[in-house]
Amino acid sequence: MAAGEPFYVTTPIYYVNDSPHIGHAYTTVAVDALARFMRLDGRKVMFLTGTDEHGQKIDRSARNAGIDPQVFCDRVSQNFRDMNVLMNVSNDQFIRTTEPRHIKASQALWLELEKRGEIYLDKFAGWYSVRDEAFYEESELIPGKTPGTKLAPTGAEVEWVEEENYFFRLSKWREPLLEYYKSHPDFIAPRARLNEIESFVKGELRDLSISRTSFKWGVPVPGNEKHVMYVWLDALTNYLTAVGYPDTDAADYKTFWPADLHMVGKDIIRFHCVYWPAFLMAAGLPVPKRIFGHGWWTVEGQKMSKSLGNFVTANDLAAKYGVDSLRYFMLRELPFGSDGDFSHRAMVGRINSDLANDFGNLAQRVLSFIHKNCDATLPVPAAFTPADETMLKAAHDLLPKLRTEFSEQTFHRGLEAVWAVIGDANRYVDEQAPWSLRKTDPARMGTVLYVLTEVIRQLAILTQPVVPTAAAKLLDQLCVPEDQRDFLALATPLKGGTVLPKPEGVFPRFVEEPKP
Ligand code: ME8
Repeated sequence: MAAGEPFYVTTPIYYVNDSPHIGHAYTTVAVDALARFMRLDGRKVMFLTGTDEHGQKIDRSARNAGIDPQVFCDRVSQNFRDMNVLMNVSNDQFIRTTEPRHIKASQALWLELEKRGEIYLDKFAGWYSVRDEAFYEESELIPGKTPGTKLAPTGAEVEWVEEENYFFRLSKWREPLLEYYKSHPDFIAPRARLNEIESFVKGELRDLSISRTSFKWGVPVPGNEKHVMYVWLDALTNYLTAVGYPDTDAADYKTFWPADLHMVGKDIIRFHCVYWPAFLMAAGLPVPKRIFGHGWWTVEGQKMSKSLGNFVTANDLAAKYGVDSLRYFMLRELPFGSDGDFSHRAMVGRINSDLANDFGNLAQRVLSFIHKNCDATLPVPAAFTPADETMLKAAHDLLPKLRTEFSEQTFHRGLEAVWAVIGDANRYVDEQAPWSLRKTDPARMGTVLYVLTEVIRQLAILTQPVVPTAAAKLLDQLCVPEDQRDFLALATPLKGGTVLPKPEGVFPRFVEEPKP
């Protein structure tokens, strides 16, 4: 990928009916790591996140709270911004669907679809789930707990709706969608999601109701203000709004559309992999390059839910474990794409073994040895031995591996590769035993320490996307200037003779509070 090439990546825009929890933090941190990686790799990045503020669910939540919907949205949306600051998220934009620019974009997309004959008015009768903001076919419903009642396949309550609605000619896009999936094998990831989507589209793909009349909290349908737009049509359009749509001559639109990646949870792939490309094709607009539907977190083996009261917020976790540790844990613990469980035990295991023992200890023992035994000065290396060359090569070989893993969103494998080199470096310290060379061969000791410090520099540069604060502290301790921290700078080795500051551990161990 050429330097400077644009990269547009998005998170879902989150509903403002809930406070941000670990699930939201997960998607956003994954996208943040990717956005940071691409920037360090010289790409021109647009990273978008935000909040989804319209629809019946938000309307009801605001009513239940006894608050005007806009005031309600302002309040909860701010919680998501706060989560981004807390989690050290480097988004370029934060969009809210109640912004005028977004209302304008949604209405423009509507008019374009209407102009192209993709929308018609009809009577709707069917099942709707407010929690999921989704329509369901009778055949998809499952029996509820009370005999005779029915639930959505997600377990959400459904209600029967009969209204005059506008419809989008989704059925017409069945073949083009299937064709698109076939000709773009990387469009839906991971593979299991593609199979799920294909079988859904291969079934009966009916036209989609895209307006509602029974409540007002939404984008008014242009020309018929009795209707508000279906919240998903409005919500998906956010990805276009942020780059300047409807102005297709806008610089950001020209640079960034179509998006490189919409990162979402597996719960909302149908909207992103079926409805969204169909809307875009129908409006004559280019389709995004990839949708990744990642897996689902449970907490201590249980689904997070209001009734169980086990929502784990990013605030609580960050306060307890630290932001970098939490970011690392989320991206390392699960194969990205699979479901997984958040447990205190697993978290502490990762902090103490991977971060503190492996990476932290490597840096601390090398840097404090230099501090004590080399006048705090990075030694100038003599000629490298084959063992030194092997060690340095292992670190050099990481960037191409990480490029592959990050471009496929297999973050866990990227981190695994980095930690394999950390393991190599710890073994190299033991084998080369610099402490035993202090009296017998100080020149060789200097070379070993230099090799290690250079490897630590490479590791710190490469881990910035995942543990930005700790990696920056490490690079400070190596006196690496701010403008020498991108991936291009990997090729410029440290200069021997540099005086280094007193080292400090960057990955503290997690120590359990003694039980009272
Ligand atoms: O669906 N595990 O918003 P939402 C992993 N507004 N990820 C989780 C999770 C969990 N337990 N819980 C939530 C919406 N997520 C729409 C999106 S986009 C145009 C509109 C994450 O607030 C995951 O990314 O319900 C999931 O897709 C998203 O939060 C759902 O957020």
